[in-house]
Amino acid sequence: MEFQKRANDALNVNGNTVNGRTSDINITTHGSDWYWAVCALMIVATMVFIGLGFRKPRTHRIFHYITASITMVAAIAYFSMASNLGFTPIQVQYRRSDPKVSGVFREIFYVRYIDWVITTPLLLLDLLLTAGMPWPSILFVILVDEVMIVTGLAGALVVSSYKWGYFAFGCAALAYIVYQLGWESRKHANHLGTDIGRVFLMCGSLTTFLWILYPIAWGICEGGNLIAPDSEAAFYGVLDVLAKPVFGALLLFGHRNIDPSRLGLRIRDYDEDPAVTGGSKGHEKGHTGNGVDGAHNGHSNGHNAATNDVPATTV
Ligand code: RET
Repeated sequence: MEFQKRANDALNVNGNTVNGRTSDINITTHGSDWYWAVCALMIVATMVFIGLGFRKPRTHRIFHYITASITMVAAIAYFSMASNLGFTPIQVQYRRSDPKVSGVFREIFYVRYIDWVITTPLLLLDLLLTAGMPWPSILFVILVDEVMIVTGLAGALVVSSYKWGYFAFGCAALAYIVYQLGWESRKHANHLGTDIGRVFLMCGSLTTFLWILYPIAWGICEGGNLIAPDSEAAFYGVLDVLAKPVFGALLLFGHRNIDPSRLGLRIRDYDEDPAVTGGSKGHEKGHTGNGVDGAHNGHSNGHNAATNDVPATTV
């Protein structure tokens, strides 16, 4: 049997014109091919993360589900960009003479921001739940994160120099997130045990390092129009692969021996009797059968010491 090599036809099929306006600084087939490759990787990662989750009891799958959601959403965003969809032509602030970026309208992939507005809160949730952070702190960090992404989108769509105003707000938001990860959450994670502290340090440092590179990419792509859309694809693509599938694999590996109840994530399954305390019907010793516990009562040894000491009673 003979295999026929099929060309990537996405650019011809979908074109560079949106609602009558045409962008003239665009990805080429190379950029599109690369986006397809990342899309495929995100799909594989999603299947692996879900598959790994199925090997655990339902009560222990929280990090698998969060992490698989991240790569699932990214796969669809990458499908869009590979297809040359999910962009809008935006007039550049700086006209460049370099032929790679010379032109008036640059293709701005807004679908990237739709991806990030969903996935960056989930990445933070992965990290902050690992650190056992109190829920009001988690909610606020996530809100600040939404501010960061939405200001990035606003800046990318604004034509005048005022785009940098939005960019500045976004950077301030990132500074707060970095402070939370590098200081408050790290202290929290270390307090929960050395193994938890270690996972947090590994995944938190990777995240902090990578996230700081995103505004740099923005500055030379959407903001400054300094590098071509194909180079933009490479820059953001490498960052996204490291920040999502690689981060996710490290996080799930780190969690392999950590019982979520130690992080305050005691989750009840249907075959546990909520009226019974002491864990007699739980999957494992140490389950208390009272749903999600408070965030800080599982510190010592993975078991719910406070409630386990109480003799089993039926209410
Ligand atoms: C923008 C521009 C505005 C200023 C800042 C930004 C930061 C974006 C970040 C994005 C992270 C995305 C991730 C995606 C995962 O695949 C919006 C570029 C600070 C940090 C982790």
